[in-house]
Amino acid sequence: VLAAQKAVTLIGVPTDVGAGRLGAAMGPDALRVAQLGRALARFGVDVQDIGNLAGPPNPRGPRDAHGLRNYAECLAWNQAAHDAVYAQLQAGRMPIMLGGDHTLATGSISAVARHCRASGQRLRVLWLDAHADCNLPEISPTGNLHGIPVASLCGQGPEPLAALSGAIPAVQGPQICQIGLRSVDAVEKRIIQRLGLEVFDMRAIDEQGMRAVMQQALAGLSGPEGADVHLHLSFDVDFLDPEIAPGTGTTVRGGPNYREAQLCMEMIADTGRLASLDIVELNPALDIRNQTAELVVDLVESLFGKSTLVRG
Ligand code: 6HN
Ligand code: MN
Ligand code: MN
Ligand code: MN
Repeated sequence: VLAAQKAVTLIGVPTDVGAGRLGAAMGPDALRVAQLGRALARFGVDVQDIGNLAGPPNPRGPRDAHGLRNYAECLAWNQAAHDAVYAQLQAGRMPIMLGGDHTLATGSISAVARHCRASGQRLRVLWLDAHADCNLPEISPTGNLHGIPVASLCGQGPEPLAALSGAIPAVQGPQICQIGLRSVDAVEKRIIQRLGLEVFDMRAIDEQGMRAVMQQALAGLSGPEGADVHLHLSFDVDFLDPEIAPGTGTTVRGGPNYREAQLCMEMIADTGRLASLDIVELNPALDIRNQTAELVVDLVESLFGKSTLVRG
């Protein structure tokens, strides 16, 4: 099924409890101001916006005995995200989760994993990010939960988060492909290896180019061999170079430029397998005239097939 024929549900999850700074909670509304829904409707997509989920406020707590900040609040928001994303998948609609910080990917991807188990689909996760997000509580330099969702999904760290999908681990490391990494903590490098994540860091993009990287990342998805694959994209806005995307809390210079980011999205669109999406870490408090939100909408249009020409 082409993305363009799909029914999409926008789910706002306005939280920054997993981040070190405030502001990502305004991400869903910034994307609405940038007219995400209307942009998708132009491609013939049936778009429904169910508004924002509710959850606890940000207590801005210190690190707890396990080394984590705002753990109970993060768990509550992830449970809410899980339930909302799962309901949309069961209704046959494509959920687009508007974050919120990246902690929420534990909830959304746990829902996708549960859905894939129930429907017999194979899950593939693309993780676009400057960071690896596979810290563990005891080794995290910050205690911020947006630094641990990949570990949670792979069955590591606090059990209530790891168990959200109903099975531990929710996802196997090799099912996750990370692209754009350029800020990985020392111990995280070993966790990446231990979990068996597939990683194309910025050096891989520098050396091989975005096209060759995406060909490898998307291998086996197009055509009949990929017919039973559910492709989930977790898009951390800090994947993008801060020159074009200043509106995010943990910028790292040296990310993909505008054309590289477009090519990445276009090649994902070409597979026809995209079935769920997270847009996370957009922070309007750090943005300039909503330009990062507008760029994200532009890139999501490419995910839904806004190519210049008809190809292939
Ligand atoms: N994100 N590795 C750092 C940490 O605090 O664990 C940064 C994490 C950033 C997380 O951007 O989603
Ligand atoms: Mn992230
Ligand atoms: Mn990041
Ligand atoms: Mn599916």
